[in-house]
Amino acid sequence: MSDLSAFPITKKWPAKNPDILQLYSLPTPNGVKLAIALEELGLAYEPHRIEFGPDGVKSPEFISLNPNGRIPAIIDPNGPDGRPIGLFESGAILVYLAEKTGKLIPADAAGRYETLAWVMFQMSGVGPMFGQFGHFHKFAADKVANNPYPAERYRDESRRLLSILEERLKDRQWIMGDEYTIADITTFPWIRGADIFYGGREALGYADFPSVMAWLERCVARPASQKGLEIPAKA
Ligand SMILES: N[C@@H](CCC(=O)N[C@@H](CS)C(=O)NCC(=O)O)C(=O)O
Repeated sequence: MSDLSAFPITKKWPAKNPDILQLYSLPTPNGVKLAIALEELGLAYEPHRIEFGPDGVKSPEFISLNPNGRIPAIIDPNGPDGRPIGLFESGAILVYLAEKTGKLIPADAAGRYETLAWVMFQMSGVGPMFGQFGHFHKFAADKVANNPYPAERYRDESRRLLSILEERLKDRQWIMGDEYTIADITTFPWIRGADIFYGGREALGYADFPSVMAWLERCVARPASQKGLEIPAKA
């Protein structure tokens, strides 16, 4: 049986089965990516639901795994050289899972680098810009009631990013063409989430991006997405 005692997070959220991958997350746009990927890959994992706030993401036990205090994070008892590894940052974990299994990423070098470029596009662009849009459009709307500039700025930048995706997906089934990859898995929860969590469908003008909408439907319809979008469920 694997010994995960070197990871303080396992004291607060004990592993029932320490031989399988431990997922610490919440079903947010960043949080669902890994359950979706793990379901696609058919890898065994144990989900732990980590709430926002001092008893969850900001607790010392969680911070010991992710100094940035944000979900998602993992411990893989079967990491490189057969030793346990702890990881944070959803994009890095997706790359780790794809490389570990040789799946969800093209086998050829050029396709692999192109996939990484689209993963970075989400991590550095879509996630932060959509997140700020959601903040000003919904969560802090009362704080900027007299100043439309912040919501407009992030709305326009989010729409610009959507137009890049629209161009990419015009003649492709998935971001990388015929192959469903971690580029799709990292991106679609954000496009879905901006509508579901922020009520942003109209403000972002989703109707202007028909190829993105059709791709989003294809992504969400996958059985692995249907499962992963709900994990970790409420106890
Ligand atoms: N770049 C990070 C971002 C993670 C992130 O922002 N997670 C959010 C939920 S989607 C979070 O944990 N927020 C908690 C907080 O800010 O206190 C990743 O992709 O893993």
